[in-house]
Amino acid sequence: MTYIAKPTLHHPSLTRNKVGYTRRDYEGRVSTLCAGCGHDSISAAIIQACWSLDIAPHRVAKLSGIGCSSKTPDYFLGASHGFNTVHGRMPSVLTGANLANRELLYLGVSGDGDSASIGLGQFAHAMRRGVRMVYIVENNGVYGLTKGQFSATADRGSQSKKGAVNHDSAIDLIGMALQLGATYVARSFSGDKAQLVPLIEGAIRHGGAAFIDVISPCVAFNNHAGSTRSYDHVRAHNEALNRIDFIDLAAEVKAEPAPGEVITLPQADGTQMQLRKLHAEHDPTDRIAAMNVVQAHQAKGEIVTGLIYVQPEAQDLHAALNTTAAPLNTLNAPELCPGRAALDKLNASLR
Ligand SMILES: Cc1ncc(C[n+]2csc(CCOP(=O)(O)OP(=O)(O)O)c2C)c(N)n1
Ligand code: SF4
Ligand SMILES: [Mg+2]
Repeated sequence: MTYIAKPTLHHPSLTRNKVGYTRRDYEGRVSTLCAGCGHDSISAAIIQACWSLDIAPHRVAKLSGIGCSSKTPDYFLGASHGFNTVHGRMPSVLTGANLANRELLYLGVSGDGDSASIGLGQFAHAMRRGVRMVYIVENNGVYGLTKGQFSATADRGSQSKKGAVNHDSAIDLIGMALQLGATYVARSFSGDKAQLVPLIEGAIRHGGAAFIDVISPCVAFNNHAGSTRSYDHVRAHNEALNRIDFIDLAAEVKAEPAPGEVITLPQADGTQMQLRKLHAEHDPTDRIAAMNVVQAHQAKGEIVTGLIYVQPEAQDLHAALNTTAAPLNTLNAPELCPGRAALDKLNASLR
């Protein structure tokens, strides 16, 4: 594989964020994906979100599985920690890393094949355990990297590029995430950056398992008539429930909220999120309502996008396990092995 090197020099007048970095500092290598692939737009949205939230790149750990989608962490946050795992195994590696050091922001990037087929069990357990992370599935309905076979998220009745009809029921990762206990569940479209960037920002600020299903058309194998993951189909069937006008308490207001009923949702870290409702009847803090709204729109052939569900003050796996706040590599020998008396006391408490 050859790469086109990016120029390393920045123009001195490029705008810097509060931690001193330009947007260029959040980029990675030049993408080798097909021109027009939705995944590249998601990478750009991740760059934008991390830059505008003033997250220093070295405070981020990006992990992925295998697939065109899972290649993308090479194309953003080049100065962050990265781990390209085995196919479908990103969630367990991320869980281990998170347990060892909760101070980093964990960004898991996966594909619909990676998460809904080989990695379905991994996806499920990361959601039910409440691992604090931003879990993004770049959902194109096919295995792009292996030349366009239907994935498990492909809709029943949709057609392949060569006209074959998919007879299997689709796995809806949003429905699964809701049922499994994820505390921030959203869907977006790679072609709608105005919606996607604030959804990623909200997920980064969230205190528990945040899942975003991003419909991301594969221009090589799934962008034709008969596909339900093409740019045209998604644009025509996109039903946005709300828009986040995300506002950090510590920062100045970034934008005037546009018209519509606005609700304010406090976040675990003291920031707050402002959500503008486009569907007045949908309450994004009601998990059962969220499940119903997804099913109801799906039955009409619509693709629901926006913040579908959020539990504002969610807790994560560390809270459930009462783990130490310090990264494990900073603990010394006496802290890791407190001695016979402490062990006897612990054993006695369990008898
Ligand atoms: C254990 C294992 N099984 C199968 C493969 C072959 N393989 C590579 S990528 C992939 C599917 C990728 O699909 P998806 O996660 O949807 O990513 P996309 O390329 O569509 O972004 C498969 C089956 C593999 N690399 N490893
Ligand atoms: S094959 Fe599809 S998913 Fe892979 S880079 Fe090309 S357009 Fe993107
Ligand atoms: Mg795919």
